[in-house]
Amino acid sequence: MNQVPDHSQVMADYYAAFRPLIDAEDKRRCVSFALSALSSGKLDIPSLYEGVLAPAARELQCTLRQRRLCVWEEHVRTSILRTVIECCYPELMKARDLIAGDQTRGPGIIVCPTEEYHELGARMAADLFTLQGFDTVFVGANTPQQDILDAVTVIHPVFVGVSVTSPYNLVPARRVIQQMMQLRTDIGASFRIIAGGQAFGTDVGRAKYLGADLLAQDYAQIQRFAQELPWSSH
Ligand code: B12
Repeated sequence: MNQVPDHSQVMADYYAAFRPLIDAEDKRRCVSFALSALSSGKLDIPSLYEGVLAPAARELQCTLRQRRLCVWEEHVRTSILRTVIECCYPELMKARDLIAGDQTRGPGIIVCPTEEYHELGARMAADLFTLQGFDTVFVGANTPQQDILDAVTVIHPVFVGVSVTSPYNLVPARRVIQQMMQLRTDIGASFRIIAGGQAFGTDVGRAKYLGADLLAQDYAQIQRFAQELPWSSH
């Protein structure tokens, strides 16, 4: 009898094989590893991101004594993972075409509030929304409040994702979310505000307290949100 492979075991095996490559900061092999995992069909984009790349980013732990060394290593590691993600772009768009064809669920924006420098989770989330048929604009780390509001005014999104990793940055996040809610009323828009990132964990109450309409942390939650929105032609 054929055994269906347990997908979490497949991801764990890929992660175990990826770790030595990223630990050695071997960018070239990290990229080819990810691309061949996708082309083999054993991993798709969500499982590559959530099962391999995200844990590889989170794994780097710095002790206080190592601190001076660690920050630059975090930058190197993040930059390699970012390269891997960018190299997956053609595969992302192929997968999106299978899901969405030439239709769209509308534009979306992903931002990190001012002082939030962690951006890899936000970058991955942007691709996962794209995969679900949104035309996602990744604005990125440390974005001033007024620029976020300007982006909303220009892009007319159906959602704005606000990514917060450091709990200190919940304060500027709350400020910008409150401003977005005001703007939404002022211009008669109906975009949804989605909170995500480690500062929220699974605490829906915290996201709501900030003013977000919902909390999403993974592809399954993004998929559920997407299904609420209608398709339209490009
Ligand atoms: C890389 C890194 C950095 C890099 C970031 C580089 C970059 N360009 O992104 C740099 C060096 C800048 C950095 C700086 C700091 N960091 Co740092 N950093 C990390 C590290 C090692 C990895 C973060 C990461 O990339 N994770 C991988 C991503 C893919 O996963 P994720 O963030 O969990 O996101 C997932 C979900 O949350 C979700 N998601 C995220 N956003 C969104 C948004 C939406 C809309 C949706 C739907 C989903 C979603 O999708 C992702 C995929 O599953 C973590 C360790 C860790 N445990 O995470 C520490 C960590 C986050 N950092 C930490 C700290 C303390 C700092 C500094 C304060 C250190 C210092 N003293 O300077 C500064 C703060 C800078 C700032 N003001 O923002 C702490 C935070 C602890 C805390 N609770 O406060 C951590 C946990 C390390 C630790 N164990 O102490 N850091």
